[in-house]
Amino acid sequence: MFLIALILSFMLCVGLGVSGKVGITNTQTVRTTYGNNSAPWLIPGVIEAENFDEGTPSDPAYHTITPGNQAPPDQYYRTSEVSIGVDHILGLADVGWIDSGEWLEYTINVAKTDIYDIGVRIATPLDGKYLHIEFNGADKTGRINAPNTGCWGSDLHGGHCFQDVTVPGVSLTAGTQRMRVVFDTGLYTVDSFNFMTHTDNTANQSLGINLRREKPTR
Ligand SMILES: [Ca+2]
Repeated sequence: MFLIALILSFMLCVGLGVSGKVGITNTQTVRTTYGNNSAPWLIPGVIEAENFDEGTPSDPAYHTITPGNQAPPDQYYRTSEVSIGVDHILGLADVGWIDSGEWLEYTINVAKTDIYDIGVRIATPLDGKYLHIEFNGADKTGRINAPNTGCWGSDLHGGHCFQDVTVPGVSLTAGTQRMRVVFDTGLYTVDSFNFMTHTDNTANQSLGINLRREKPTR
């Protein structure tokens, strides 16, 4: 009995010790992007949610409340404390199992000062969930409401219920900066962020082309 209590208390201590810590993906000393040859993600362009930066102990690139990757082991994408789902059939990776208050950061390079529209590919079977996006610490989007799409995104059997929410008219300044996606409520799955200048998006819409990419890509 004492042994069980000891084990339980140890587990509790470990859990409390990890819970709420700001994530450190590895022991590297220089923060970089993940993929893209360590270069900032170019805007306009697409940033996959799962490709948040590789942080350092003093400059973390994510904040996770629930430690460990909660996705099944066969859905491995990268080493981090962020829960990333992988749909091998669709060739899709996404960030899921999201808790309120968590955030992810990406280093971006805005090609020119302009007004941008952002397509956020997101899924949730719940109502009333939302997030916002900060650029160099400033909230530039306000509340982005997630639609109830009827499921958590992909179901590993080819099912797919992501929808693209367009955030119009986001003013961004040229240059390299930090983008922080703040999960105000959690309880949704995020696949990607698609940036287009408002001018280009408007022109495309007149041709019947919208920010939605027809096929989910990794
Ligand atoms: Ca993705």
